[in-house]
Amino acid sequence: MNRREFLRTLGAGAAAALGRAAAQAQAAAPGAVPAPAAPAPAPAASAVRKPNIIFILADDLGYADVGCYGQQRIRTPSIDRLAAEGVRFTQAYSGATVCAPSRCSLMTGLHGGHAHIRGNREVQPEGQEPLSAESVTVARVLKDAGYKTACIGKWGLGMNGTTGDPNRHGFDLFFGYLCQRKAHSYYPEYLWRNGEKAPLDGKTYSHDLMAAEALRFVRENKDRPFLLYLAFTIPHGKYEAPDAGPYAAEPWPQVEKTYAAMITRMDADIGRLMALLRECGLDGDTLVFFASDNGPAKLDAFKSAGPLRGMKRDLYEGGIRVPMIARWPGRIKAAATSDQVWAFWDFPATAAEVAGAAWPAGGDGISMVPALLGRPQRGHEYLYWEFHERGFSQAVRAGNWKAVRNRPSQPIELYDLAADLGEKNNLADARPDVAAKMEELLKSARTDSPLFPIREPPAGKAAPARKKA
Ligand SMILES: [Ca+2]
Repeated sequence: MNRREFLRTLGAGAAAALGRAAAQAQAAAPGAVPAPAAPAPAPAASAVRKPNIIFILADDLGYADVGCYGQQRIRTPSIDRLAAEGVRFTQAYSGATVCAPSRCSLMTGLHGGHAHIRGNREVQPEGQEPLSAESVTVARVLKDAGYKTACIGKWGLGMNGTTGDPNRHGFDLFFGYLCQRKAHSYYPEYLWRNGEKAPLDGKTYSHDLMAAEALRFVRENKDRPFLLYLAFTIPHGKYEAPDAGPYAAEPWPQVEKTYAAMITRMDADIGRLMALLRECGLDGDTLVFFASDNGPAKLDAFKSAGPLRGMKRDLYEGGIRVPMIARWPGRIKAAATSDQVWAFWDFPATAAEVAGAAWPAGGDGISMVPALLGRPQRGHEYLYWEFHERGFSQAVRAGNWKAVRNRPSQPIELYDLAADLGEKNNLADARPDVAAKMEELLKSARTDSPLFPIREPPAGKAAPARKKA
């Protein structure tokens, strides 16, 4: 049985993953292998200039931490406006359930079963496991296509001078935290600018510097195509903000005021960035994404994961399903909602198509340009994640079936996301046929990594039985 036949035996759920149009094609011709949707012509082809691309990434922001995804208490008018002017995806996924591997997927187009970086692997005294020299990044491909490229914010994929240096991976400009551990303080002694330490006084809120740098980069490059990967550190802990913003008078615990103020502060900076695009006449020439790198970290107070189970470090939906908004006036229909299933490893192929460039074959991603433009979209056969803390855990989604295995020696849990978004009703015993097939996917979706070996949790540390976020 080949992969396609195998997936077909998973039934209607798998068809759903193929995208609505492809699923219809499959229904119309039973037994036929659905042809991939013809790639949409690159929007850049007819444009005077190649479109700019801005990817705004929040850090540990939950699926429901912003208003347009159901948040009631934290004010996010600018992000909500992005959604009102663009498309809001309800089934988009991060690359992983923690920072570094999620960002590796976003940059390289590989999911966690194939990526070089599959976990937060720390390097002392500063930094994380670096991207390999041969890793192909979206920045490299766009730079080669004539783009000016910047990463502003948190990198986490290798220090300056290593194979993971962002300046060696296609970024003309890097400004921010190379090491994600250092980003745990919002008042650092220094940030990095293109491999040089930029000293600070320890009293300056680093987010404000990164927001200002983003505006400067856009202004300086308004006359040529650019890629801006704006990896804000908000709302990752520790929870620090210069003030409580509009929440100062709320009768909330201080940590909640701070958390909300951080998100609202970031939201205001996103508003300033959008205003600058309008001021520079770049609105119609700029595709803007907004997403988060993984689920919420700690706080239950804001119901940050909404109806989803789990949080950061879980492979339940709350750990990996993230807000994803795309705005491109004149191209993307305003106030649209899409249930297209896609993930961070689709971003490089998507950006390459927008830029009129070729993304190298062999990755895990699919260009989501058709979905962005409201056209028929070829979907994924399945999505795969793995996680290497607390032992080794895995998850796969095929159609509406979702399987999670929290440690190698445990049986899988099986959920039907269409009927059970909160992953409460384990159907592994009721549907052994589906469970067995999902188990095959958990094996075949990955290659072994010497850096990130499969292992049981250390003795005495049980696999996650975490409370709901
Ligand atoms: Ca994160």
